[in-house]
Amino acid sequence: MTVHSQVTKKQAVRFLQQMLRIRLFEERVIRLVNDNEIAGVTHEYIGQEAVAVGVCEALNEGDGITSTHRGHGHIIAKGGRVDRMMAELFGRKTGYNSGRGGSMHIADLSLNIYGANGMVAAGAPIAMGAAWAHKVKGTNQVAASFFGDGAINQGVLHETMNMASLWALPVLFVCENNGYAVTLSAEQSSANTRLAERASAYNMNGKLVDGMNVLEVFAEASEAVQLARAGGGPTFLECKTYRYMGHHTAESTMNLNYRSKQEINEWKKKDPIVQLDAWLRQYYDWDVADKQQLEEEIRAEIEAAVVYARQSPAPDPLESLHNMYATPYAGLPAKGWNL
Ligand SMILES: Cc1ncc(C[n+]2csc(CCOP(=O)(O)OP(=O)(O)O)c2C)c(N)n1
Ligand SMILES: [Mg+2]
Repeated sequence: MTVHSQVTKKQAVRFLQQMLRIRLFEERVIRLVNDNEIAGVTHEYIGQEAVAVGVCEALNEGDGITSTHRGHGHIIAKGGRVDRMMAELFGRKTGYNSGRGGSMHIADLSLNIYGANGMVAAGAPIAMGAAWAHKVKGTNQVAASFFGDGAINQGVLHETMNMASLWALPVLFVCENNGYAVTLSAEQSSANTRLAERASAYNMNGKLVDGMNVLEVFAEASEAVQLARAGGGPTFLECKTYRYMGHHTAESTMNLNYRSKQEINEWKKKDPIVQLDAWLRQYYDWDVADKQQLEEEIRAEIEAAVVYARQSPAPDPLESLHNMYATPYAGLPAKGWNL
């Protein structure tokens, strides 16, 4: 990992803490899904932590993000609370969406998290809309949209990139190129797999970034944010990264053969947490015990989140029609079913 002298020890430790928080949250979630305490499956972010943390640490609190189906990492990186996230995964009333959204819809408008999103590429126009509002209001806020390589050929992303560049909107397009959309490799789906080059079609800056190196992601994202705030318009960051786990939790039972163990192991050698820990030890007063302590604190926080989720009440069925923009059809009581 290269030396980025502008990153202080305090910042680097914060990056490590956030990446560990994501990793340990996800590892705990996998166990809870396998134990059937969390219903359905979730899409794990393990391996990609440097992207969410590098980008979100370059943002201010007032800046916004949109996330994806693989969203836990983005929510944590933007300051989301793990107890309310866990409660949402458990479908409990205390969750971010009152237990109605689950893993793929976590939102917290107080943190300017405009939502995870199960529809591939659908977060991009939302981020652009937020960026447009920021520009019109002159608030100096920016918005970042995370999406995967699977989103790169979606029409809506291209409409969004064109408009964002045309109107010089303060938005970051953060492509997490982990090489696959479910089982389909980028080579099988894209005529040009150098995804950052798409930006030039819209007269936009495009950068290829090592998405396993949080310091590099942070440096590139900081530059893009600065440009966006100065009225220089959007930037497209192609962050090369890798997901260690399957597309979702159940993939481990499916015996799929779309990538080799050797490929997975090669990427694990670039692990973003191991890299940053080693960098800290090289350049600052930091040792194994420091990392262990950090890890223990986060584990305790996550266990407390599990207890919080388990002890939280389920939503009341009588309130099932609350918080909707409209009553689904005429004749239905706005306050809910009379069960
Ligand atoms: C518009 C749309 N098409 C298809 C799907 C089904 N789907 C869910 S995730 C996914 C793959 C996404 O791949 P990528 O964007 O690379 O993200 P990754 O899973 O690698 O993080 C697909 C095709 C969907 N959710 N939305
Ligand atoms: Mg992908």
